[in-house]
Amino acid sequence: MITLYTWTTPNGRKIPIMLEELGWQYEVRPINIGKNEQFAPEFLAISPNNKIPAIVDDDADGERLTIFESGAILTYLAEKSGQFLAPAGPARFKALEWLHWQIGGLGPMLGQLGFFAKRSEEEAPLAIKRFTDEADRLLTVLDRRLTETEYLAGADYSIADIASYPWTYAANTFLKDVLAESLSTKPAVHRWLGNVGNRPAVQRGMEIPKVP
Ligand SMILES: N[C@@H](CCC(=O)N[C@@H](CS)C(=O)NCC(=O)O)C(=O)O
Repeated sequence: MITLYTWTTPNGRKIPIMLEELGWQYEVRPINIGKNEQFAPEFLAISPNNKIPAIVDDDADGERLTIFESGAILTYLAEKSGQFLAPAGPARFKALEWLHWQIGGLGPMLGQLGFFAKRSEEEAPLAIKRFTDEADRLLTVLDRRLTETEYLAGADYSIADIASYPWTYAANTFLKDVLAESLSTKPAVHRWLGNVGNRPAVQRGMEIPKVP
């Protein structure tokens, strides 16, 4: 059995999407980061960086394994299932390349933009400009890639798409007013958002965790 510790954020939704794609049974433990539950000692024992998502697999080759960092979790689940990541060769490294691009670029930059443009009580024009420009640059990179290929790793849907979808969805919803100009010139991004967003597993995963 896999236990998933997560919350209603873009990073939090990547793993439920993957688990829904796999059709595996799993237990969800919501960690309300708005109430600082990520700092509870029991959660820190699983996720030493005090961030969601994290998983516990009770049967990792017969042993209990805890994993934090969404890229590591997605890679683990892909290898355990043999799905959504080629086992070797160029297709594997294209998927890992775009997975790491999301973890190191798209996620953090959109996250910072969300903080300064939407959540901060203080005005911060320089920070908003810096992160809007960087978000625009990253969306341009994404659009160029998706003009060349159907999915991020190439012809096949992979963990790179699963990682990038919730953040790009957030860019097109929560951050839409800030990024409207950039998004208006990204047809391939919209085509891909539609394709990935139409997958039933993605629709189910985007609703997890269900919280009142
Ligand atoms: N690189 C990490 C980022 C995880 C992350 O930033 N999680 C956020 C929610 S989206 C979090 O737990 N924030 C709580 C905090 O910063 O205290 C990953 O991909 O798993």
